[in-house]
Amino acid sequence: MAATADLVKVNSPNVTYSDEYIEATYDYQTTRVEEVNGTYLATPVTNRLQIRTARHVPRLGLMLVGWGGNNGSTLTAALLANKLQLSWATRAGTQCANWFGSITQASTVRLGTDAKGRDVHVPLGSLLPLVQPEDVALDGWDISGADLAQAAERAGVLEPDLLRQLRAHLQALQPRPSAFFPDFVAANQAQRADNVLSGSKQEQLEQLRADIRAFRARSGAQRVVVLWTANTERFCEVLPGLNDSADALLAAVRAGAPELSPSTLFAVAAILEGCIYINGSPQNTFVPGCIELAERHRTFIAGDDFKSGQTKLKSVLVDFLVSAGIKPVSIVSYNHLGNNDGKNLSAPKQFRSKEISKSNVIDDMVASNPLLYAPGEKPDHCVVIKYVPYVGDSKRALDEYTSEILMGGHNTLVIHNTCEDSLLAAPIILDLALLAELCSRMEFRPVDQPDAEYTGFHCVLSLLSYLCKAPLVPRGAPVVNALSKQRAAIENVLRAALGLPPDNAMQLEHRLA
Ligand code: NAI
Ligand code: DG6
Repeated sequence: MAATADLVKVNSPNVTYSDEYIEATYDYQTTRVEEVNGTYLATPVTNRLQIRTARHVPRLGLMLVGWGGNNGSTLTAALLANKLQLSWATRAGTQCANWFGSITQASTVRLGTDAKGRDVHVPLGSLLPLVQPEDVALDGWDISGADLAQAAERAGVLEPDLLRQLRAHLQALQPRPSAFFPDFVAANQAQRADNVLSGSKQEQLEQLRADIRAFRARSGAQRVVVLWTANTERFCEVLPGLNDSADALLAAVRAGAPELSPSTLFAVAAILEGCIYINGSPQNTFVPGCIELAERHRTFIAGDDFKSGQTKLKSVLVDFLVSAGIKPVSIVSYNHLGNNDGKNLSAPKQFRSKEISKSNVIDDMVASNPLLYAPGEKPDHCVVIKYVPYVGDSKRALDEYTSEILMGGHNTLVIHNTCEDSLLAAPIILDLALLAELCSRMEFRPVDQPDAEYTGFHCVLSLLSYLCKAPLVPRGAPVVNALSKQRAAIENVLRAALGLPPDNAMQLEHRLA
């Protein structure tokens, strides 16, 4: 079943289709709770919204920072292999290109039930008009001047027969010189930095902006996403007058402030060029001044740190345990990997960025159950990462979850996951770009204020939390890490834009006498 534009059509007086928009009237239902003398008073609240989604799918440009890395080269090869519908020989037989691991390309949602009460599933990517992967124009920067064929070979992720078929295509792709401030990544990365910009930070910013404009002109991209999949940086300091406001941040660029990181410089360039900026690594790129700049320029930002394997499972497993009334008390997550990411993370400051990102991912689930945890109580949670060159991109993740069960009993789960890291990350990058672009076409307005301007999502696109280990959310909004809730948010927002109720899993039609 292909995710064609016409696969799903809604039959409802609340939904209209024009050439320009899908417009839906939607009852957004929530529950407000107040504590009155020890009793929680719950009041249902309904907000009637008009939601409109522009139907014109723009030409999408994706510019990767760290294009020549394992993720960047793997995504590039996957886009080409799928576009060209390639198949290649492996020891296990012939493999065809696919998008396994992408929720927009390879997952479905339950649309509803047919006349016989059977579930009807459709591709998630068919609910609303979405950019097709084969129409994405790619470009990017890397501090390593290797072309994409050399980069993919260096990564050692893809099968030789696939690389052979793609070589000519990949050789034609050359990363642009990048902004490189060595203090932010491990010293062991300096040896690949042969493709770097020179000049002041202001001059480098201007060059990055010129690169974006040049790419736009060459590719005809109407919407550009700039996505950081370069090395994990150390955290930068957040200081008054340096990066705590948009004006301070712009002044810091002009002054060439040493504490201004490459990833923040890229974010500033993207925001000033009206691009969406996504951070796939754990560092604190989005200093307060950067968020304010995005707000000021009405552009979108999202991050942080792709949620790929170990953390995705953790955000399922801990949710399962805590919601089953079982109390996780010790979680030990050990990984070793041998790719360049692992090499960079072998330095303490870069490891620390990743450790912070990987450590906070259970907080919302723990906080949700005061029957299990006293205020402030948390499970022991230890994260270890070791660099072992021999295993290359094939990351090993070993997890031990110990939980308290009935009457002082213990339940220990041990998980050993072996998987090519970049093959998990590449489809996530695609989803981030496609869903961010879709979000930029969705607008909302209260039904009872027909003269009000439509507004879009907040500039911090927290709807993309499903794809991020440490979701960035608008100031004051709760961080949701539980994977099922993150997924439900995406699915139900897309349904709302079609005037469809959330999939509530009640199935009363099958349960009543
Ligand atoms: P990689 O080390 O293979 O690629 C990073 C690339 O960035 C390299 O080619 C490097 O030359 C380049 N680079 C470094 N500094 C740069 C700069 N200032 N400007 C432009 N390019 C620069 O790493 P990989 O495996 O591709 O991962 C990329 C990032 O994604 C890492 O930060 C990693 O922690 C993060 N990540 C990866 C996940 C995965 O499953 N593979 C999941 C979550 C996050
Ligand atoms: C070792 O942890 C290297 C990291 O870059 C991870 O592989 C990456 O962040 C993926 O982590 P996870 O927990 O989402 O599988």
